[in-house]
Amino acid sequence: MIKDKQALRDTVFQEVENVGITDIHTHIYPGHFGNLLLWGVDELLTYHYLIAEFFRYSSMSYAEFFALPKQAQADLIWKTLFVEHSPVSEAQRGVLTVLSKLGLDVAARDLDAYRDYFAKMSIEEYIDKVFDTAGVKTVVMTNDPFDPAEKPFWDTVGNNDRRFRAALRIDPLLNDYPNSYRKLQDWGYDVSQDLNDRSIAEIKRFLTDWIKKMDALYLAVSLPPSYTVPDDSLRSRIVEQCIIPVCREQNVPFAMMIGVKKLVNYSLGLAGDSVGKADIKTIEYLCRTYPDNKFMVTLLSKENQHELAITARKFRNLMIFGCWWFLNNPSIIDEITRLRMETLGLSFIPQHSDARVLDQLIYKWSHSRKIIAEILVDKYSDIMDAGWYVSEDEIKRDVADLFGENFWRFIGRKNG
Ligand code: HDL
Ligand code: ZN
Repeated sequence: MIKDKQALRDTVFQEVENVGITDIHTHIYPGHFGNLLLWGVDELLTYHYLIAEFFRYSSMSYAEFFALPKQAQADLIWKTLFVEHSPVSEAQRGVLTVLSKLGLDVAARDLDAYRDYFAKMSIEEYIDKVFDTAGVKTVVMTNDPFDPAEKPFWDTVGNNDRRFRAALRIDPLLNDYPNSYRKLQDWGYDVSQDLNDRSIAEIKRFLTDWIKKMDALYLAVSLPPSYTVPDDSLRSRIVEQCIIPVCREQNVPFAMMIGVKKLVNYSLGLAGDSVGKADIKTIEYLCRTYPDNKFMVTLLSKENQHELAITARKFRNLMIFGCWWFLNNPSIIDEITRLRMETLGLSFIPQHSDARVLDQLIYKWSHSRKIIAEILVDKYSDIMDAGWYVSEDEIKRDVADLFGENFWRFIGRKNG
């Protein structure tokens, strides 16, 4: 048993540093998915978080900026957000952490030298390097059959790189059925715009086919703050009559990511989305009404976090996860993780990276590991003060739970 506080701290930081992470929500892909996988310093610099931050200083027209080649966009962002102003935002700092962890000379501020480093790298070599540097063992992707750039890969080569596991993402089905049903028709599903019994059955067949095709670990959707179930919307009916039964039959969780106000500034594209408070009553209703279904939930609004943690206390079929998107900042990760650990113990998934650029695994996990380790030290220290001593093995167990095993256990699959 560990009875010394410095030894406790050293052990916690060592176990958090060494754990092989399962990153349960990302937007990255295996190397054979071609240009879908973004990587390298120019992709890092043109991350939509940094584009939004760039325009806070720039009077350039949106159209003029987005018409520029990627490297020219990156040059502008580097000049504006790094050289002309100190890069202290989380997304700005993240670029520096990646370069530093790769062993590049950040102090030199030499963007062309960084570009040379990536130019010499092959994608397969770099995927290995990033996973190793980030300490990530497995990532879960965001796989959208409605994306014309992605669907061909699943209809041909598929994915056999076990480091990259699939999540079936169905935003168009749920949020835009009046348009997406035509794609289902093109793919041979006998659906119609009015959600008749035949359409319900065929949507269920579509979901089942793709969960199997992808070996999807869960079914995911991002939803607006107004999302409610039950109501008389098409979305609510598809959730209750299609998604809930298929997820139960296939024994996969339904992951709801709620609170996205799409394109409040449509000129910013991906950077144009904002945040709104979700209605926790919908999560209470679904967890209560469907006790044999499993739900994963992350909410985008900081204001939702306390009630989400309390709701997880009420429903064992609810697994809350991550500090998503606008919450993925050190001060908020610290606040939310302490709230969750004080409310739920270790029965939650503290973080996912949401990495859109492969290299981001390095900074997103480096930053979050540090925060979560500090919180664990505090919590173990509190119980140590009451005479409860933990062993190295118990710390290893708890850390493994937070950084992967809670997820694998919840979905009923073996890690890896
Ligand atoms: O819907 C989502 O999965 C979000 O994470 C969006 O992709 C968002 O643009 C994002 O990248 N957030 O980090
Ligand atoms: Zn995401």
